[in-house]
Amino acid sequence: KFLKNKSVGIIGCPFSGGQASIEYIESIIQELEWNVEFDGHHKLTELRPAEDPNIGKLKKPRYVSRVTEAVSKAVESHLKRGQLALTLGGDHSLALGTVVGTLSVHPEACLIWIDAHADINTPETTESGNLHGCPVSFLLGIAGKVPGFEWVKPFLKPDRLVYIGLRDVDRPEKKILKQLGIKAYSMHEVDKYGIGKVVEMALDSVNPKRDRPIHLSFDVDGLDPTVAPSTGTPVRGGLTFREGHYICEAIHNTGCLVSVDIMEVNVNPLLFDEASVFETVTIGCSLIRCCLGETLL
Ligand code: NNH
Ligand code: MN
Ligand code: MN
Ligand code: MN
Repeated sequence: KFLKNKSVGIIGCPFSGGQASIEYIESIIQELEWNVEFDGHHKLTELRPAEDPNIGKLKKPRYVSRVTEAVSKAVESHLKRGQLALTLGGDHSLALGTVVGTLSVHPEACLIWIDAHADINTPETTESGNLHGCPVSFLLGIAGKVPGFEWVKPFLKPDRLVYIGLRDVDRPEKKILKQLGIKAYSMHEVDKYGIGKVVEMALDSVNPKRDRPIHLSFDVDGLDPTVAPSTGTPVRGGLTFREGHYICEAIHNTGCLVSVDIMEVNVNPLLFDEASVFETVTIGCSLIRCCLGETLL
């Protein structure tokens, strides 16, 4: 509904190392008869400032703000050309950039966030100080003024956001979700209703007429660690292989998908063994194929 032709722009964001998989991804997308534009990995490490002291508890605030702003421009440029924007990361703070990029082209877009975590800590509530636990608070405009993040606009309305897969939400995050009335389907709801019903309810809440562009931000730690092991903060009891794929298939079927993030795939051989990395990259590729319309039959 919102894309000009079957063309996808890949935004490679090796924010934590890793070149793996890009060639593989290009070829599997071409098999699906999409045009692929991939202009190389973005040179994000070049944006690292010489000095980057904490702001309050926040770690590497200047580095993250520069990187995410650059990523927002990349997403914006692909979307403006009518392509689907596919961002491969990298830590989930990148979604601050990708979602702003989507909103700047499609202000009416909604955001579907697949994750074990809510990533909605504010600079006040974060315990770790890691910005990958905070992007949603910045997106909603509830993070307060943090120097360097003035570019973050437009903001996302709380009723345009829905979560699936949550199971490790910090106490202050639970409070924020309640206060803002944000729709969230944890693993409890996935168990109770089944993934089919959960995705339908999620879409009904943020996109009732299926006429709004969709940004899907998929943190692979939303999946169970048995199927996506090479990620920084695995949490047991996650989405199964099929539940993850079903989400992508169902969102593709709406015809509204404009922007996809596949995040927190960690390909660092010093941290994970080869088999774990291969398994995680492979499921990431497979989720992408579903987002682009591959079907089982
Ligand atoms: N909630 C924790 C924090 O704020 C963990 C977030 N970690 C993630 N999020 N991987 O997806 O640091
Ligand atoms: Mn590009
Ligand atoms: Mn995340
Ligand atoms: Mn997570």
